[in-house]
Amino acid sequence: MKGLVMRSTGMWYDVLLEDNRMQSCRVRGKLRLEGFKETNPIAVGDYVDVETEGSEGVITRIHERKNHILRQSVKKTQHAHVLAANIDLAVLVVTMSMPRTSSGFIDRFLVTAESFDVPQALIFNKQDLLTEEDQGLQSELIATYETLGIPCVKISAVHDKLTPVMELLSGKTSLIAGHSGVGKSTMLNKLSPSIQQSVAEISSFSQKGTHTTTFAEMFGVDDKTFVIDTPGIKEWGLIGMKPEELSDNFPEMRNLRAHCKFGYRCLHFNEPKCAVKEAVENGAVALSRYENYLSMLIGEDNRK
Ligand SMILES: Nc1nc2c(ncn2[C@@H]2O[C@H](COP(=O)(O)OP(=O)(O)OP(=O)(O)O)[C@@H](O)[C@H]2O)c(=O)[nH]1
Ligand SMILES: [Mg+2]
Ligand SMILES: [Zn+2]
Repeated sequence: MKGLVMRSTGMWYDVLLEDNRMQSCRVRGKLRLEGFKETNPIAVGDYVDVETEGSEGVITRIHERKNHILRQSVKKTQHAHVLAANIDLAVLVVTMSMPRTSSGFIDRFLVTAESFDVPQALIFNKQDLLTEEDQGLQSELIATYETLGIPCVKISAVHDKLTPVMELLSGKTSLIAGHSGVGKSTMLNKLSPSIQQSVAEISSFSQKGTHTTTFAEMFGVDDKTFVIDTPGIKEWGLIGMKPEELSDNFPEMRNLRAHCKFGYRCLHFNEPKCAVKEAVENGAVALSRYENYLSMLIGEDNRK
């Protein structure tokens, strides 16, 4: 029977079967998925075939994926693991303070999702905590991203009704990511009574960086709406992106390249007659986006 992987804890997988039963499964033998070196590269969001043997389920096949998002496993290693598969929307929950989400982190998230062809959205949480200064910074960020066609929603997960979030997520399978403490689980708990994730106790962010959510888990909000809660992420390393391909994942830069003097060899760094640099000067490309592009290119703060 076909099923959807909702949760993985290493050895065991919780699979939602077609008949709506939740089945705990393991994998027998070695399963391979085209394009993957690892055996059993099963991730949350994968469609699998399951055979049941008594109370136990066995995964016998992984279906081909529509897409996936990879993430670097451990700092400074080239190992990557699949964060989730078959995603319609990659959502980053952003907070201006407690904790602060930098624009560099936002752009690395967006660039990664773009490189895997997954549409993106931003949710700005903890509106109740905004200072006037943060409010100004937030407005600039929202203006930049809305110009790029990225939906931006402002909420206070603790205080607001989350209708705009529901409108954003309805009918899709969404990956919900962000630093630890931004309120991912708080927000998801409010979307559906079937979601009861633990959240950090005090209504503030602990600088110690303890993670409340420890592995990715998918939940159904309704028949057609699924959300994946993920553990807080400190850093987004860019995986396997060649310097000359990086600007292809900045939609506003992608088409300018043809107008650079060095065309497809231009890194938009110190080359003469560069259309991207001209666009930054005349304001068509936001300075923050170009600066974040350069730091990704140089790699200096890849891991911030
Ligand atoms: N003031 C305020 N606090 C919030 C808001 N949303 C969430 N919080 C608080 O922020 C803390 C962290 O929330 P969580 O939902 O656990 O955060 P998380 O993103 O799931 O964190 P990890 O699971 O560690 O990745 C909790 O104490 C929440 O009560 C908000 O809109 N305003
Ligand atoms: Mg959480
Ligand atoms: Zn250029």
